[in-house]
Amino acid sequence: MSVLEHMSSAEAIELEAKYGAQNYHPLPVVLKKGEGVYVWDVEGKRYYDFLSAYSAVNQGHCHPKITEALKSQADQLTLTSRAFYNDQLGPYEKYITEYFGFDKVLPMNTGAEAVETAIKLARKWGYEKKGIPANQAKIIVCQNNFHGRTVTIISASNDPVATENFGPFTPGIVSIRYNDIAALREAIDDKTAAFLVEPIQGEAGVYVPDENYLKQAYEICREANVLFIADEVQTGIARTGRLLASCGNCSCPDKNCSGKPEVKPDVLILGKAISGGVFPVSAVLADNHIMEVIRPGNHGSTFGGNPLACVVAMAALDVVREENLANRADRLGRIFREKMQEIIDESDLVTLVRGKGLLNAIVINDTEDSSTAWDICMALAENGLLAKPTHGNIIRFAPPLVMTEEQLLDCIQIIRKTLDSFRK
Ligand code: IF1
Repeated sequence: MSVLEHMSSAEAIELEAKYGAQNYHPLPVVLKKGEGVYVWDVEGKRYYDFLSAYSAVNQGHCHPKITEALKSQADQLTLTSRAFYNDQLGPYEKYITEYFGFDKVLPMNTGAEAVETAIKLARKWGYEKKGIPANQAKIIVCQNNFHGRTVTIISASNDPVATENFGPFTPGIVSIRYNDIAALREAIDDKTAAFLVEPIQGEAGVYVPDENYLKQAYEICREANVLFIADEVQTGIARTGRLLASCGNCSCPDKNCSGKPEVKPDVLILGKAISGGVFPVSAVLADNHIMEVIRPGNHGSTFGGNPLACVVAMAALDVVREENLANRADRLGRIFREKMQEIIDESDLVTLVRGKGLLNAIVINDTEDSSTAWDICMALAENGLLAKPTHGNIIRFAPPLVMTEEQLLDCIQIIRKTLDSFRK
């Protein structure tokens, strides 16, 4: 075995410090193996994964059905580019458009690429269908959004860490307060092509908007002939207790979106767990009257729609239905918030818990620039649970949706024990 196979955590961290761009500040945990809700570090210590690679591993680490799909396709055909057809893309496009109820899909790879695709689609629709004058289309976004890291996407960001010294920025983007219907109505004019919104603002700190915010925003967009674009890269794929967070309080018995969702976005952006974290897959879905503005040569990507991505995504989405992950997230999320509230009632360290399904966060009773949230996450890791602060004093909790109630209660015990050790 190569020397690297016996590498210690310290050696791995040292290699990254020496040879890697320092674009992250990870917890000092070096992972080697993942299975279901567990991950192991190079020293063999086991942790509960309470971040799920930012909601990309909803189906649990290395789900056998998904990895099996990857392995069998990998020996068959991995990439053709779109210069030719391949035998997996058509079946995948049929599968995913029927799964989410749209006419067409444009396959991409990362979430940011899908967001960029949605912005290009909305602009082109704005010029060719709505009649917006050339190069004057506007896209409305929300403050404190997170849609990715490309220059156009950070042009929509108000996070100085994400934007400083990356200008000049893409024009045509209007930013409004999240969860503010009047602000949306006020911002829309005849040059507005679309409203791009996260159904829950994940990175901002798991901000769940008012109950009827999405539906009202959707209706305002309808009336004003503005495309409603839902960025469900993080909130989609059963994470929030529904197949899509924009489904709202659908009446579907199985919450797997077999019924009529409360809001059907004009453009739906998916990523992360669409592949169960096994392979980079993202997708933009829309109906014909919108997607038809895209014609050969307008858009694409080398890997977009490759056979590996197709088979992995179909297996990953099968798992969501077969294992009823939306219902599990809904039920376990309620238990999680209820138990966290009991801890909050007994402690002055945590001020609140918020979230939907198994996308939750706690707010630590300290300043944004304090290290308390980080210190708590370091102590959680010591106690066998991995989580990471989002902004300053907020810790996001997002375990794989395949977690059992018993495992969840075990995790809550670890969180309680850890917070108790910080009791002031
Ligand atoms: C990082 C954050 C989460 C997303 C939404 C698009 C994308 C993301 C709603 C882009 C990606 C990831 C990116 C990753 C960490 C993680 C993240 F902290 F950055 F903001 F989840 F909240 N829309 N989110 O959440 O998708 O291009 O990454 O595939 O950049 O550190 P991507």
